[in-house]
Amino acid sequence: MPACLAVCLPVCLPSSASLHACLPVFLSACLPSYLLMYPRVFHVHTHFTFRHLIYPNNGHNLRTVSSIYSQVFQRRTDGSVNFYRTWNEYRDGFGDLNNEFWLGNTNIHRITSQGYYDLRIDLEDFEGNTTYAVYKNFSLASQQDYFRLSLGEYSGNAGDSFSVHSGYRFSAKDFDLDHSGGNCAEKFKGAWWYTSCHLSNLNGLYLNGSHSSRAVGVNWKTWRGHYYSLKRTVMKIRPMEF
Ligand SMILES: [Ca+2]
Repeated sequence: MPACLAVCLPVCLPSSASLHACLPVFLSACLPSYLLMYPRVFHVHTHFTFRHLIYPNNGHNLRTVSSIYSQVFQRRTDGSVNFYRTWNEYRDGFGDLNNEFWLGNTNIHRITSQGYYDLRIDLEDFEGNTTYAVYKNFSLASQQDYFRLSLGEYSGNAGDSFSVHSGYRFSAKDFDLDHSGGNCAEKFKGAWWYTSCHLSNLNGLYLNGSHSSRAVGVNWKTWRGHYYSLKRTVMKIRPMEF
């Protein structure tokens, strides 16, 4: 919220401020923050999907299309985007927001630090089967704590391939923070909260189903295993249901 106010107040507070100048700034910077902070107020009064803006600290505006109840932060659909990327790329985000992308660890941290959020992961294989996993109280720490993952209780039918990663720091191929003697991100061609190394690797290589090299694909161990790369993955958050 302070970042939002820093944007709004200089425009809206001066006695010379005009509604014409203030309103667009408020709508783009402050209203989304307010709705994210007070989702239950929003829920009581209205139900609709809206377009909102997230303003990273670096000043670059990242436009996302989302519902307050389904802020997608990762999507794989067709292998059109390379996910084998660096720490800074995962920190800042990359890809096509209309198709395959990573929203950026800083953005995910910023959103999840504003309240309590459930994480939902939807998965699909190349045979048309679908499954899902939900985790209560999902959050990412700041970069100062290396975007450490925090997950609550699991539910769903995909099997729990993610809780084991809770409490671990994020690792990318150029920044090894895992608990392995080697470099898990490099070995398994992804970027994740690697332990030593993984039960899930949704940022791994897009390998179109079965693959022979162990655990390098878009894998979810408890569903299709370490030798099957999934067709579609979506990771999204919504305000937590108590
Ligand atoms: Ca290591």
